[in-house]
Amino acid sequence: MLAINRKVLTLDEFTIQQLRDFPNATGELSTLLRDIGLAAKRVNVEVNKAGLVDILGDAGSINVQGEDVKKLDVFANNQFTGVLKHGISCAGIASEEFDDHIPFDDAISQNSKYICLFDPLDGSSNIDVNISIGTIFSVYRRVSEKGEKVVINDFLQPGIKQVAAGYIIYGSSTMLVYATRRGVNGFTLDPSIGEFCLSHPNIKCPEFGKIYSVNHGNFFRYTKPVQKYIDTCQKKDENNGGPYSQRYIGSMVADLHRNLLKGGIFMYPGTTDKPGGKLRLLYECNPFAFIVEVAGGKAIDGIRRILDIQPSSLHQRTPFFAGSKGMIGELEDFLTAK
Ligand code: AHM
Ligand code: MG
Repeated sequence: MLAINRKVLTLDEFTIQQLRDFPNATGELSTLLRDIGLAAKRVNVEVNKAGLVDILGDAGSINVQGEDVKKLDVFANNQFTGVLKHGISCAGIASEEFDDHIPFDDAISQNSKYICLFDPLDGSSNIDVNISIGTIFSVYRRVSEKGEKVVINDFLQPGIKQVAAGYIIYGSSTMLVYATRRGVNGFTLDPSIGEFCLSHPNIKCPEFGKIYSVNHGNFFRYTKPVQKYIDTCQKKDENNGGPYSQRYIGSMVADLHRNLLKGGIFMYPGTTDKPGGKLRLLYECNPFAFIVEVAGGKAIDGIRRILDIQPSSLHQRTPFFAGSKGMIGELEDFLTAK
C-alpha cells in the first residue's frame, strides 16, 4: 500500500486550516484562492507544452499597453477570467489585458465581497525562449455595496487595502506563493497528483542579500542617484557584504521570487524617456509590494511606499524598487541625499 505523507498540506487544506482561527469567516477567500489555483494548473499545462504545440508567437493583436499579445497571454487571460467569473467568490476583475474592469453580472458574483486584479502572464517576451514566466494577482474587498455591479472605485484602492496577493511562477517547478496579512506561504505543484503542496511555509525575506536586479542596458537613462546606487552595489568591498551579484532575467516574477527567498533588491526605475517607469502599479507592483512587506521587506517608488499610492487609473505605471529592507534602506540614502 502507498504510504501517504500526512505532513504535506495541499493549498486547499492549508486555506481551510487557516479559516479555523476565524469563526466568522465565510470561506470566500479560500474558494477564490482555490479558483486561482485551478486556473494556474490549466495555464501550467499549456506553458509546459509551449515548445511543442503551435501556441507560440504573437496572437496578432496589440494590448491596451500597445504591446504584442502572445497566444499564451490570451489563453492565460481567458482561464483566469473564466474561472473567476464562474466561481462564487469574485464580483469582478481587472486584467492587464483588458482596457476596463469587468463586472460579473450574475446574482452569485454580485453578492461576492472580493474583486481580483491580475497580470495573467507576466514576462511574456520570455515565453518562446523557455524562461520562467508568471501570473500575478491581487485581491481586495469591494467598497461598493454587495448585490450590485462592481464599479471602478472598487479597483482603484491603494495597495495597503489588499486582502491577499500572490503569484504563480511557471519555472523549473511551478509554484503558487500568496500572502495575507498573516504571512507568506509557497506551494509547489506536485504534477503527479495535480495539487499545490505547502513547500515554503512562512517565507521571510532576508534583511540583506547579495543580489541586485536591474536592466543594466538602461543605466545611462537612470537618474544620477540610481546610477550611484548601482555603482555602489558593484564597488562594495567584501567586508561590507559586497560586491553584490547582478541577476536579471527580465521576468519580474522570477527575479522577485529569487530575491524574496535569497535576499536582494529588484529595481525598475524611471528612465529619461519613461520617467514613470514601465511596470503597472495595480497588476504588478502592488501585489509584489504587499508580498514583500508581509515577508519583512520593503517596496517604494523612489519617494513613497508603493502600498500608500492612491491609484488614479487601472493601467498606471510606476518606478518600482522592492526587496530586502536593509538594501532598500541603502538605496533610499542615495535617493534622499542632498
Ligand atoms: P510584460 O508585462 O509585458 O511581460 O512586461 C513586464 C516585464 C517584467 O516581468 C520585467 O521585470 C520587465 O518587463 C522587463 O522589462 P525590460 O525588458 O525593459 O527590462
Ligand atoms: Mg506584466
